[in-house]
Amino acid sequence: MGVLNVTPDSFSDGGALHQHGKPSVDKALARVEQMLDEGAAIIDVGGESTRPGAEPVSLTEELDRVVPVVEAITQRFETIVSVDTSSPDVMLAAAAAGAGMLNDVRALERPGAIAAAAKTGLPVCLMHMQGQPKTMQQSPNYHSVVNEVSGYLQSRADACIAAGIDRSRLLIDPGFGFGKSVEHNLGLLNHLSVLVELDYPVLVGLSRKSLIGKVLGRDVDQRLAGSLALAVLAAERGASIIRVHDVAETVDAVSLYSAVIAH
Ligand code: 7PJ
Repeated sequence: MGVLNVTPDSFSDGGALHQHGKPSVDKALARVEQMLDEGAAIIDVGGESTRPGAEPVSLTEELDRVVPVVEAITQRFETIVSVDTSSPDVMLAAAAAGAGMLNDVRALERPGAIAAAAKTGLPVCLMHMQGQPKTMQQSPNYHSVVNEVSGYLQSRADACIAAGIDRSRLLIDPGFGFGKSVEHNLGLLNHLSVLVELDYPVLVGLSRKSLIGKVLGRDVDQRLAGSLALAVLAAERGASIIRVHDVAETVDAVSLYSAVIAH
């Protein structure tokens, strides 16, 4: 899964696809074409920055950022467009514009989100987050991080199924970096099998995240090797989808892993 940020303030590639403060559809399409050439199977379009400390975005702003880009991608390319949103209105508008998947860092907790997602009939990724982006990294706290994240994802999946979303449409994600210390993140990755055992495909996003910076002492533009190491580890521990910025390099790394385990 390749990341396409259409926010002006992403932590890892801040505003790269913007022109005069507005998302440029042409720049977005060029970036999508590149990621598809490099081997991405899914493009994840996000119009709300959820980096630590980020301010919430208005609904109109998010719709203006996301919908034209989703429409342009689905018209031009044969790929699955995932939409990184927590807003029921954005989910419905994105589905109408051709999106093939929903990705919610708030696991459909916003009022109306489960009903909207059910109405679209699309697959949906439920992610765990402790707190809200503005404050989530201030004092993450767990008694047992693996059990709490796993229990939360199970209960959100149950709520979705009760609301009419087919079990086969659900994916889960521990939400690396979302209200978690370095130790919490490392424990979740090491014990990813606990989530895999819930029997939903597991999606992980580790690309360029601060845990790499903290373990290795690297700035955000020096985290490629660390991101690749974690991508291979996540694959080895059973992740089905790996959300990344550096598609070509990740495809190489994970392809070698696949080649080795085939023998
Ligand atoms: C994730 C995400 C993640 C899912 C972001 C970033 C921050 N969606 N959206 N999982 N991270 N499902 O790209 O570093 O880890 S935004």
